[in-house]
Amino acid sequence: MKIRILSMFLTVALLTVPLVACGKTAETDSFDGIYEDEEYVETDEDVVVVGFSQIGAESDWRKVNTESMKETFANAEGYELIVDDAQQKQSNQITAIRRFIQQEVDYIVLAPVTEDGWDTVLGEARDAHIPVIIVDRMVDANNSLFTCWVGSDFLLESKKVTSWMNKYFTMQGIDGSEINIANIQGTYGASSQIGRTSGLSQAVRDNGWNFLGAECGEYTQARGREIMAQFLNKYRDINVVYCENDNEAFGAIEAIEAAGRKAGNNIKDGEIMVVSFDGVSDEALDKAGEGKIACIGECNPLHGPRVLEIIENLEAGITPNKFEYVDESIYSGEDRITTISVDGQSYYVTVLNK
Ligand code: GZL
Repeated sequence: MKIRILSMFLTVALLTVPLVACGKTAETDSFDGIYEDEEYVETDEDVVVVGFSQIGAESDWRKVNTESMKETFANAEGYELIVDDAQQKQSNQITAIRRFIQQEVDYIVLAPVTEDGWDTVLGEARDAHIPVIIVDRMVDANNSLFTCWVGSDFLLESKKVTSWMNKYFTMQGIDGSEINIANIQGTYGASSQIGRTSGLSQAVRDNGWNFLGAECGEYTQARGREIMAQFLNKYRDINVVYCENDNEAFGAIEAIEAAGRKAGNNIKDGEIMVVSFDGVSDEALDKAGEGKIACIGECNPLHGPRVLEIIENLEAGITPNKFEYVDESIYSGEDRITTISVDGQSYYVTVLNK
């Protein structure tokens, strides 16, 4: 595609949030959304321009996800990527999508902050004949409003982690009635929060665990720390905390240690078990290897290559699968558990060395 000369949008574009251009920067030669000497310049006629509406930078996962997209498209011949950081706000994502439509990009990639509220703007993209690819979390919208989706099965992630927990407690001779578990949730309404919370609820019911309560941690370390401190004051018998991403878990561990307690698997001796999701940073995997995080449900952030393959197929007239789930593992430092079972399916555990 083929950015047209869009000087007519000059006023609008200059009033909107400056685009972060990946692959090229304002100092390099022309690129959509970049102005040189007040003039909006045409790009190479054969360039496929992709507008990516990213949620923000709330977690290590999100940063790796953004880097995967930037790196993939920076190295892809004939593609240009525009990345818009929505600072966690759906309204900013909607504004970004409308700006991409004005710029007549070839494709829009959306990482939706929550599931609801997308029908109108996705309808505008459809009316502009711009294919939309949804990545990571899901949208609760008519399937005709987007070309395809690629992401994780968040409920399966949760079932893997809770299956590991149940196997561990059984191995240790701990009855479900002795488990007092609290939940630090992700961003309310995000598919990852919905799936991970739902999986925990099912496990609490199936295994007879005592559910103490839940608070929204927004996937951030700061909120994880604040909430865990509240849990420690409110629930004197807490012995497991279920965090819906690693950054919340890091914060929870800080709070546990600040209270003079220990994050670990030996809950019979007063330690507090921490479980989590993502597994994208050395810090998370190190904490799992040393047992500060008992188990991590992997959440694969490397969507760049998948999105590029989808767009290359679309450019070649090949219809992609409507829904594509990424393969994910489960990490732990506990070497006595090497497999877990979910709904009759067995999964290997990636055992990390201490
Ligand atoms: C999951 C993703 C979640 C991660 C968090 O696919 O949406 O958002 O688990 C991130 O770390 O903030």
